[in-house]
Amino acid sequence: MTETTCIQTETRGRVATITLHRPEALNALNSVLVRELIDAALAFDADPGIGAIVITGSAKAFAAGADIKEMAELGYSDMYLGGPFPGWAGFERMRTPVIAAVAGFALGGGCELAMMCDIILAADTAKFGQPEINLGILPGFGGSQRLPRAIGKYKAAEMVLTGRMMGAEEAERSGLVSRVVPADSLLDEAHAVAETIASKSLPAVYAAKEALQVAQESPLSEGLRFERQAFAAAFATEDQKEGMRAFAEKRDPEFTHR
Ligand code: CO8
Repeated sequence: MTETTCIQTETRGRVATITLHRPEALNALNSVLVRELIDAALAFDADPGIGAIVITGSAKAFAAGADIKEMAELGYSDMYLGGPFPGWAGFERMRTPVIAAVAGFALGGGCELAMMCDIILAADTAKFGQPEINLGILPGFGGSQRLPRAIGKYKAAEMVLTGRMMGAEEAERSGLVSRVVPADSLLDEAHAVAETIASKSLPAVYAAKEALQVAQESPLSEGLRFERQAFAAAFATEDQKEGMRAFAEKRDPEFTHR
């Protein structure tokens, strides 16, 4: 793996972990960190030996947003043409499930990064927010679109328009996070979820993730059409035969990801 300065990566079996590591800036997303994060994530996504990716930060911060100091003097064209943060489209198109393991602050771009993931596990110390309004801007990594889809228009409007943060318990109640766990077991829990996903049939997992994404982006009729095709296609895989035979034979399936 290439040398990195703002992230650390690790693979254990079929699970890859990316740890954001800019402790001096609460993991603020500067151009170097974003480049390294996207490069690492896309490399893991292209590796069929990896079945799930965990993205995490430190105990104090998942990420406190885009790097304000780096952005401060940029202009319209800088931002519109991609600014310091190009490449997210590739991240959003990844097929491998991504689990955000969030402790501490997940603010602005940090909250938006978590929302780009498929599953958000929150430590009881997690704090989510879109405080961009305090800086004279608005969310720019999808927060104004994904937050209302996750927690509803009125709660999202309060957060985006006032900059108020919400704690882990409120985030779980609101549907922003999959589950809250004690801070000291966050990574173990995230790895357990990742290992469970990575033990399944890769083609089935890819298709299920894609169907869930279609559900976020399309009307029900279109989503149902997609699901019908994807479901039928699953019956062309060897893993479908193996999974169903293993059930009938009362044994664990041995998926070959074919
Ligand atoms: N950017 C740069 N540096 C940061 C950031 C940040 N987002 N957050 C924290 N830091 C730095 C601080 O400046 C400080 O550095 P130093 O020690 O050199 O002064 C260090 O991290 C520690 O921070 P604090 O001393 O402030 O720590 P506290 O515990 O007192 O406060 C907070 C923690 C509440 C999280 C506070 O740091 C804070 O409010 N941070 C900013 C949060 C924020 O506004 N985030 C949104 C940023 S804008 C954004 O994300 C837009 C994304 C859209 C991009 C679209 C591109 C296309």
